[in-house]
Amino acid sequence: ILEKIIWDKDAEVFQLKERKPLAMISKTLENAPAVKDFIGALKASYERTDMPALIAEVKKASPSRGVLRENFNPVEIAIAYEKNGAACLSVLTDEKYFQGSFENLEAIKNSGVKCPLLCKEFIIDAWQIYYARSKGADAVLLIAGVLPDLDIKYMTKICRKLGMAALVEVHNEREMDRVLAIDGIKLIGINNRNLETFEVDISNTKMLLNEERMQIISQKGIIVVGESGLFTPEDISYVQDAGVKAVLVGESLIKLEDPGKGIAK
Ligand code: IGP
Repeated sequence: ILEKIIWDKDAEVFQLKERKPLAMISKTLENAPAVKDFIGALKASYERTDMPALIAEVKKASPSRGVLRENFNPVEIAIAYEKNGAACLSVLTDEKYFQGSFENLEAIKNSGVKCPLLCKEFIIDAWQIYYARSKGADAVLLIAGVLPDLDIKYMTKICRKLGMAALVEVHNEREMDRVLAIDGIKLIGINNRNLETFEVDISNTKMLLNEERMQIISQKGIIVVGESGLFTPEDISYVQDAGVKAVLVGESLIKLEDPGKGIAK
């Protein structure tokens, strides 16, 4: 159900996220671990392998699928992902719907994992970006479906200031065109999950990446990430042919007995 309600900014999931003055949180940055180059890691992986760079997701549960993994050890999973070739990791921090936590993010950061980390959180207020940074995040997710252009501009500016990447997520053509019109965006995620039906259709990626948009994308040097519903090597080739240079994969890896092994395949 979350997939449906997250697009409504007044929905419960957003009311759960507090708003705080920035001054309260910027102090905690003094002890934050050094920031890593998220986009650089994606580019390096893509150039080395000629395959979309993998952002592997540490995800215990989701609102549409329930608990994905019973014996969930976030640090072990992160290490297995890295060992098997993930370029970056995505760590769910939302507690209520995804059973994630900032403790997980911090633990992974402190485990010595070298991959840059994306904090997968519902961000509606700038202080959350500072908070994510203070817990070791190198990138944050900004969902175009819930953030007005002005917020996206402001928040991506904060990310740049902190040396972080912003993965700006779109789901449809309208959101894609809005985001392409904003200057300074370097990373766009196309979510393949249909919010009306909860169905995942990876042809959404192809549909949004028409020739005209691909031209803007390459002119601006944007990296597009294919998100959600990627299960097979064929799925990966399909979104690569559509124009993505990175993929974000959660469920299909996390459900395996050895989540690292799925990457090799
Ligand atoms: C991963 P999947 O189908 O491989 O588990 O999907 C990721 O794309 C998905 O978790 C996701 C997500 C989000 C989760 C995409 N956008 C926004 C929470 C919030």
